[in-house]
Amino acid sequence: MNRREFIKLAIGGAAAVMPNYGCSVDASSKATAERPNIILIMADDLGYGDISCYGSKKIRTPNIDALARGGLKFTDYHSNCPVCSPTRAALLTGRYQQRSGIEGVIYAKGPTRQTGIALEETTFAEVLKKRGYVTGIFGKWHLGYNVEFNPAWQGFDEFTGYVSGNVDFHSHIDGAGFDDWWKNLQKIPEEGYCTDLITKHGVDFIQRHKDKPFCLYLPHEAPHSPYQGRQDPPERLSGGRKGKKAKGDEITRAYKEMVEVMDEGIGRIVETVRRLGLERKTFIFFCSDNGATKNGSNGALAGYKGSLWEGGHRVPAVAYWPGRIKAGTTANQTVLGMDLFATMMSIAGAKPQAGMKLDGVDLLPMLTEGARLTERMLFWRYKKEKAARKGPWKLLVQSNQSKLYNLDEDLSEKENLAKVRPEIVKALEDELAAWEQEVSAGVELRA
Ligand SMILES: [Ca+2]
Repeated sequence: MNRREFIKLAIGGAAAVMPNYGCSVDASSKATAERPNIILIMADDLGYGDISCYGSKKIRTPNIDALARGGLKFTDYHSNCPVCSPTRAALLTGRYQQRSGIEGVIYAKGPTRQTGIALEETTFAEVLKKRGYVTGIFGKWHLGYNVEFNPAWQGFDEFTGYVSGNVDFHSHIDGAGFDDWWKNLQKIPEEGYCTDLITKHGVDFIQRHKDKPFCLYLPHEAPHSPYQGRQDPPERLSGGRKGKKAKGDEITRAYKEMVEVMDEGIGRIVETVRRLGLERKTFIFFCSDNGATKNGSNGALAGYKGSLWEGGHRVPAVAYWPGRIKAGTTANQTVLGMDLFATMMSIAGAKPQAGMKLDGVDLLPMLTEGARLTERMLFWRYKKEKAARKGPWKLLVQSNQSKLYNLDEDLSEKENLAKVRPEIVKALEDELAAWEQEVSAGVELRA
């Protein structure tokens, strides 16, 4: 049975099995012990100033802080985009999202609801699965709503969670009023607070697969709207009815709780790894998918989610791996979410497939030995904004106006140096134009 036949059957309600779609799995091979486990945890809309190890005085995150203390904290980690879907496309494929045509949010309402990331794209889950890993995603997908875009077709053995940009934390109804809680290829409702369910399934996955190499991807919903704590009422009710919506101080209170409950869950994940004796053979990475909205904090950074000011995409990130990553390390090199793909391949000892061209680079030598990355240009593009980065220099193009900042001296992007250093502006503009040409040539825009 091929994928299309399967989908026909599944849509017709006749099938409830997981597909076996031809990746050769080698989980039983003797090399199992040499393949470290990988746990990738991503928050949603968590800003640079939203957790205590990044300076928050309001929100307490002892478990993420412990990972940073016992591992490595990035000061210059960036999501590929200041919004959800494109960041995830880049993270999953290891390439600029412009190459897969996911340049915008795949919305619950409107025409993009019918779109999704192309199945021809190769995800880290597919590569790791071929390498004999068991792969699981619990939480937010946001790379296509229809069942034909389900994570099952992109290398994930197990999926529980939601496919939209956000669900009600209690009723699991999406922004367009649809029930959105899945188990693999089927919508199967489950009682519980979204963040706690993500943690529960993550813990369960680790326990069930403790003897195999596993890759656990935990894309959390917190602290994305709707702003709801564990005891708050649902905002979205069945039949399109509306419940009570948080306002003002209630948002502030709920936001704090949402981050802290996620942190508590991360503590349970780490505790499970430790209890099972897997700590030294498990790489744990935590990051956010874009900067905070005005309801959160981006610390000293300018701008918010949705913009290419630093606050839109410079976010917290922590790597933890006892015995491999030195405790208490701070990394100030500039890295992007798309680098995780090559890094995970390196950790797993997976070889690139023929013809595979990644934009991201392997961070492992930097994480474990403090190696310097080769100097490179980095780019962002979202809606009408563009940015290019080389070393401390950042070109920011807004409404066709070029601004230039030296981020080493001016993290808050207050002093536009475009008139002072026109030669740097010109060089970065040229690089940006060449990149745009190269990255979008012949690409079908999907979102
Ligand atoms: Ca987001």
